[in-house]
Amino acid sequence: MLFLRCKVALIGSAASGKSALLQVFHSSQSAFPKSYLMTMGAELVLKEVRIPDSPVVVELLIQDLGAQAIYDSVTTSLTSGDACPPTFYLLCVDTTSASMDYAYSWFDKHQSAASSAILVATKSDVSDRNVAETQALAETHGIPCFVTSAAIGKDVDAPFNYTAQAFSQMYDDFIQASGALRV
Ligand SMILES: Nc1nc2c(ncn2[C@@H]2O[C@H](COP(=O)(O)OP(=O)(O)OP(=O)(O)O)[C@@H](O)[C@H]2O)c(=O)[nH]1
Ligand SMILES: [Mg+2]
Repeated sequence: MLFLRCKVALIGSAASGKSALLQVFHSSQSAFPKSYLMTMGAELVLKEVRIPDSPVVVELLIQDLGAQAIYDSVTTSLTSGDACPPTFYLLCVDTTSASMDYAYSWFDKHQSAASSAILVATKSDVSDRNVAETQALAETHGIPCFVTSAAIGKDVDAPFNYTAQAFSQMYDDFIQASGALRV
């Protein structure tokens, strides 16, 4: 068995459904939080994803980043500067929200990290308001887009499984390019 560890940041505007998505994924669909409990700063969750038809297990170290403005400095220090930056960003877009400003502004500010983003439209059980626009944004940046609902368990695992698979592929590509032997 080969264990790889991948750091992932879960980002998106306040109350966009980041923690709900993560809790449902982490609890294997059993723990949807109905009431809003804002994430104070950041929470860390570790979950193993087994790559099908391979001996690889990717441990996703997921940073669930609270998006209320008072936590901006915490989020910034965890995702940039001297800290080891995340390999992937799961960027949640709330389909019930009037605006997609958070997503547009994130891509403006983080152009060099754009290719490591994965877009996740949330709360699709309630609305499909921003879905087409989120898919178009993903297409613009050549990145994947998943349409999810933590409330009804729709495609909750898909963005995390994709992330683990992509990380495993990055490892394989690195090993091949460096001519090293796979462990
Ligand atoms: N109907 C519905 N509600 C959802 C869904 N996902 C989250 N919610 C609700 O949206 C609210 C906010 O969800 P959170 O997951 O706490 O949001 P967050 O993005 O973690 O918010 P911060 O921690 O403040 O950044 C809660 O009341 C959730 O129950 C969903 O798939 N469907
Ligand atoms: Mg939260």
